[in-house]
Formats: sequence, structure tokens, C-alpha cells
Amino acid sequence: MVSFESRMAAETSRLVEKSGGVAIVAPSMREVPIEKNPEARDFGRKLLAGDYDVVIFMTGVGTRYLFAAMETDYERDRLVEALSSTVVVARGPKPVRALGELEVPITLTVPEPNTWREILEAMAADRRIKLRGARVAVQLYGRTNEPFLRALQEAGARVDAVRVYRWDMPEDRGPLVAALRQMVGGTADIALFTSANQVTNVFRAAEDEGIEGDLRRSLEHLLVCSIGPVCSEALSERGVDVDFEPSHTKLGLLVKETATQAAAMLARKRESSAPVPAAAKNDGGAVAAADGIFMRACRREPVERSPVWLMRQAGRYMKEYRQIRAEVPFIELCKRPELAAEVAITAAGRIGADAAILFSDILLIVEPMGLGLSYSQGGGPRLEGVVRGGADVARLREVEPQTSLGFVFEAVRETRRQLAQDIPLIGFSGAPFTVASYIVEGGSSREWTETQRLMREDESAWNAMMALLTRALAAYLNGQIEAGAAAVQIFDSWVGCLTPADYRRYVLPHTTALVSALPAAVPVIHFGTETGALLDDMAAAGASVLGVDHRSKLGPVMERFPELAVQGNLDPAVLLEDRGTIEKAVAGVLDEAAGRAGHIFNLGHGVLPATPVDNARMVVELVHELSAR
Ligand code: 1CP
Repeated sequence: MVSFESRMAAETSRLVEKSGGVAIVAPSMREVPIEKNPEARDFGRKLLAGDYDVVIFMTGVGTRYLFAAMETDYERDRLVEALSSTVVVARGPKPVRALGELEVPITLTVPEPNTWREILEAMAADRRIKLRGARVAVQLYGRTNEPFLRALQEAGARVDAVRVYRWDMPEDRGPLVAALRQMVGGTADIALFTSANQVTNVFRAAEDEGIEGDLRRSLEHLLVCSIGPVCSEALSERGVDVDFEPSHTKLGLLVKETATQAAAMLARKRESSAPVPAAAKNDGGAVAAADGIFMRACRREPVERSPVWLMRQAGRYMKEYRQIRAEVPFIELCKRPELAAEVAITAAGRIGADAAILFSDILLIVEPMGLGLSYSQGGGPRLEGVVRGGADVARLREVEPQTSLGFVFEAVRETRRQLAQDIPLIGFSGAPFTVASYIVEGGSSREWTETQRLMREDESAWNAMMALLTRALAAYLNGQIEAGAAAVQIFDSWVGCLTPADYRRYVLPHTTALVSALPAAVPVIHFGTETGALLDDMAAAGASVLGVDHRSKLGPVMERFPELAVQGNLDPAVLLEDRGTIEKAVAGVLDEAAGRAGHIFNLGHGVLPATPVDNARMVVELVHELSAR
């Protein structure tokens, strides 16, 4: 349940959890103290000084609030008197009523539909009003109406915008934006609105993020619950149908009654919403995560067949990829969102996978840390300015992904925008250890000796580097989630070189911090290779999906971690064999999973470059066929 409640945020969260739901708390408002409306008070001063010829009142609520703000400084009678000697324009019935209550004489009312165009026309038609050279004040509530202000200026007026705010956006918009992304990405089921102003701010945040359309679409699939008629009216004014109002306008009742009826109401709503054509493209992927088999399997819910995607499904084994790479260097490809999107979407489509993975690389994050990054002809990474001790660590720069890695978030948005609605997009990063191993070794390694040396010989430098990486990776993954990733995978590809004791001491605290910095409702796949001896400790890091390679036996892993979903684990080398061998191996993995809830079929590691694409496609088809329940 997403709650936009601000003042009672903690209380709402407690109520939701008590009723068995998962609370996504996204405060959407901050009350602005009435005396902190500088534009309103400034307006009062200038009005009394006779500085205005025309005053235009746009909204009823805003008019009342403007007066309340001015009255902290000035007597109402004086304000009304000053307005009597100006031209007073009321945009529609609501400001007319508010001005009536305040006993302000109105010079001009505006005909329907009361948009700014009618205001201009009505003023132009009124001989008492001359805009050229006039000093005009426009009362605005919340948002600025730029086109109107511009039109007034173009007509020759000198314009003051008098914006009054009762409710501003929260100081930290992060949780609100993250919740909107989850709604849009389909990882939320219920939206709880507990005031009309929340509706305004939720839509304002969505507009600022450029996802207003996505939000609207997501509200067609989510259960929309409103505390009462005023709030419902605000929603319906925005074209949002309200599914549920409680028996009384009370927060406790809203949560409780919603919780008891949610499952049935959701099922009805989803059944009645129009089916989505298979080829449909959208920019939100609203259905994707909510109902798709990949997301359901991540949550260990029952599925009609096992979802399947392949690690490194986009890459050199695929002709379409090689063609693009013949023209564009790898790093450039990662930095061009429209190309990255094309590669990710083509790959998922070509093999028929149930999920797409962002096209990027785990090492891009080292560039903003101040390390040089390049890729050799063969594709392997090379780093400059490797880190071997405390002094090197001290030189590493703190990463602010929103500025330095914005192209990745743009790639997520672009991929999500173009991807078929029913295919979720997986974001990813390296885990702190695996990224650290490249930073210390300077590139690929098979022994990781320098990494282990630093870890053991200078533990405080190691911890400082891991902590810096963890902060960067948390912001990086959260940015991908905000941009539309429905799940994320943390690749700790090389952590299997450590003993469990070393893992617990040098890695686990950092990976745990990373996982806990991510929203609980977003599935996190925690993957490593050769991790047979580490799985208990890896599970302790807190991710909801454990990725295992082909060296582990899947059945016992699933038995051992009944509370986790498990992803894996066909040997990638099998894809170089003939159909019979592939079929037997796929069936073998499915037998291990034995139809348990929470299995996501994948390879044990990435697709090998020599893999025929047809065989990758064959694996996906076989999984679909053989796992159908
Ligand atoms: O020349 C080229 O075209 C570059 C080859 C390539 C590609 C296609 C590299 C260099 N990275 C990628 C993309 C990539 N990397 C993706 C998105 C594609 C997809 O999966 O569909 C992902 C998820 C990764 C993740 C990645 N990069 C990992 C973790 C996965 C794993 O295989 O363990 C690692 C270790 C890297 C580092 C890296 N980048 C590139 C290569 C060849 C490597 C591995 C090098 C090594 O073995 O040390």
C-alpha cells in the first residue's frame, strides 16, 4: 500500500503493517506556515500603497488563504477598501464566492469555461480595463500559470504573480518519487489518498518527473482508495476513478476496511481492465511488475509457468548487437540511452525472455570515482589509477550518480518507455566486493590476490573504500528504481573466491547496508558464482532473491531458503550443445526446482560469447513448455 499521508505518516505505516500490508510511505506535503507566504504579505503592502490597477483572483481556496496570510500584517477592512479602488477580476464561481464572503466588490466575472483565455477576452471586451501600462496582480494557488502571465505581459501589463501556498512539496521528495516509480513500475497494489491536497502534490511530483501519463495508467490498475468525498472529488477532477471510500472519513477505518476487501476488489479491477495486446508498448509498464510471472516469482507467488531470462542476454553472441558494436564503441553505447534501450529490448525480444535487463556495465561507476575506464578489443575492462592502499582510497571521489551517471537513468527511462508493457525491466549494479576487485586488480582477474591483500593488510582502507562504494551503489540502484526498474540484480560475480569467515568480516556488512538502502517492495536478486559455501551468509545480506550458479544443486538450495526466491542455474556451456543435451539439462534444472514457488529460471552465469542465438531462444522456449503448470 502506498500512503501519501504526511503528518500521520508513521501512524499510517503502523496501521498498514498491522493489517497485514506492506507500507510504502511517501509523504507528499509540507504545511507552509501562514506567515511564511512572502508573496502574499508583499502583495498586501503594495496593495495598501495603491500600487495595483487590476487584481485577478484565480481560485477560491487561494483567495481565502491569501487574505488569511495578509491579515497577519494588516486589517481586513483596509485591504478590502484598497481593493475597492482597483479593478477586481474573479475567474469563476469559486473565487466569486470567496470574495463575496470577504465583502470585496467584484468588477468583472469571467464566463465559462473560466480558463485564462476567457479572462483575457473578458478583460479586452471591458472598456473599464486597459492592460497597456496597467499594474496587475494575479493570485495563484500553488502552480504558476506561465502562459497567462506571459499573455498579460504581451498585452503591455506589468505583472506580479502572487503565489500563495498552504501545502508545499515535502522537503525531501525522494520517498514520494520512489513510491510513484513503484506505482508506475507495478510493484504497488494500493494507493491511499487521505486528503485532496495530496492529489495535487502527487500529480505535481509526477509532472516534474515527466511520468504523469504513466501515473494515470498505473492508477487504472491499482486500487485507488480515498478517505472521503472531498478527496475523491479531487481525484475525479483529474480523471482518476476512486475504487473505495471507507464507511467514515477516518484514517484507521480507511486502512482496515481497505485491507479486508483489497484482494477481492483488486481481482475484480484487474479482471475488468482491458486486456493488454501482446505487442503493446507503453511508457510505464504498469501491468508488468504487478502481474507478470517474473515479478510474481520474485515474490514467491504462484505462477502458471517459470519465468526465464538469461544473464548477459544482450551481448556479442547476438548478431544485432555485433552490428551496433561495429559502429559504436562499448562505453559510448552505454552512454547513449536510445541505443542502450534498443540493445536491451532487441535481446529480450529475440530470445523471448520474460524480463529485460538494462544495457550497461557494472564498471561504469568507477569513472566518476576518478578512475580511468576502457575496454579492450576482446571486451575486457581496464582500469587506470588502481587502488592498492589507504592513500589511493583517500583519492577516490564520492559519486553522485544523478549528476555523473544520469545517462544510465535515462537509459532505464528510455528502455521502460519502449519496452512491451508486460515485460519488467531489471536494473543492476556490481556488489561492493566485485567492483572493488576491479578497482584493486585494475581489470579482470582469476586470483584476486591484490584485493585480498588490501582487505587483510589495511582493513580500515578497505572498509573506507567499501563504504564509499556502498553509498555510491545504493544511490545508483535507487536512481534506477526511480527511473523505472521493477527489480534490481546485484552482481557479486567474484565473491566466491572468499572463505565464509572472510566474507562475513570484509563483505557482508557492506552488502547488507546496500540491500537495506533499497525499497523493501522492490525485488533484489543477489548473485555470485562459486558461492556454494557462502549461501547462508549471502542470504543474511537481506535480498529477496538468491542467484546461484550451476555449481550448486538447485533443489537443496531452495529447501534451505524457503523464505527466498531462487534464480538459476543452467550451466551456460550447455548452450553450446545440441538440442537433446539442452533439453535434458533444462529439464534437470526444472526438476530440481520441482514446481516450488519462487523459482526464476536463468543460467548459472552469463551467456558465453560462442552461444548460438537459436540455442538461447530454445532454452527460453523449453522452459516455457516444460514448466507449464
Ligand atoms: O565489447 C563489448 O561489446 C563489451 C562486452 C560487454 C557487454 C556486452 C561488457 C564488458 N559488458 C557488457 C554488458 C553487461 N555487463 C551487461 C548487460 C548485458 C546483459 O546482461 O544483457 C551486464 C548485466 C553486465 C554485467 C557485468 N559486467 C558483470 C557481472 C556479470 C558477470 O558476467 O559476472 C561483470 C563481471 C562485468 C564486467 C565486464 N564488463 C565487460 C566484460 C567482458 C566484463 C567481464 C570481464 C571479466 O570477466 O572480468
